[in-house]
Amino acid sequence: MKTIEVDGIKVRIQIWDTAGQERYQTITKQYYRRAQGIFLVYDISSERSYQHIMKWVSDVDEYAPEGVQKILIGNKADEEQKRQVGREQGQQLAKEYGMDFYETSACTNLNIKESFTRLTELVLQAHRKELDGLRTRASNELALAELEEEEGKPEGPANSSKTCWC
Ligand SMILES: Nc1nc2c(ncn2[C@@H]2O[C@H](COP(=O)(O)OP(=O)(O)OP(=O)(O)O)[C@@H](O)[C@H]2O)c(=O)[nH]1
Ligand SMILES: [Mg+2]
Repeated sequence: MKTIEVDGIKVRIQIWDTAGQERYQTITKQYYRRAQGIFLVYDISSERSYQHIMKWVSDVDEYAPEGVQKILIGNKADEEQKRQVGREQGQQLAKEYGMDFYETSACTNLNIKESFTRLTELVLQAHRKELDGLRTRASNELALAELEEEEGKPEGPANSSKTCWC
């Protein structure tokens, strides 16, 4: 658990770290179901890890909820001398999938706070849209019910003036 402040709102976030290894995949997939935001992380010093992102994206598409927010991360940005994946390659992939992109370093703390704040912000935004949608629908229904009442229409869609159902 961690608390992050976004737009003056304190948000408590729960972070799950999944294991990358194949043998843990059955457990990993269960994490997806309740996720609201996901970081897809590769290692800039490993071309292979970058190539793997597509597989992770397809897993997320399959197992995570529809509105899940995703950000692409190229980690180990401090390892410049070992770099195998260009910054533009990361940007390009992120663009293809419509994701934001950050290069980070867990060692130097580069963009760690920024990426967490951004993902939290995206989740909040998505949540707000969902709530607004529900609110609009609820108030529309309420308005309709009031209208029907005023016009003296029966409440139910079927013949609700019936007093006996037997
Ligand atoms: N130089 C550098 N090393 C890092 C960075 N982040 C992680 N590492 C190192 O990379 C190695 C692997 O890190 P993990 O955190 O175990 O990677 P992981 O993706 O969680 O691995 P799995 O849980 O096995 O999937 C460790 O030795 C870390 O110290 C970073 O930003 N820079
Ligand atoms: Mg790990």
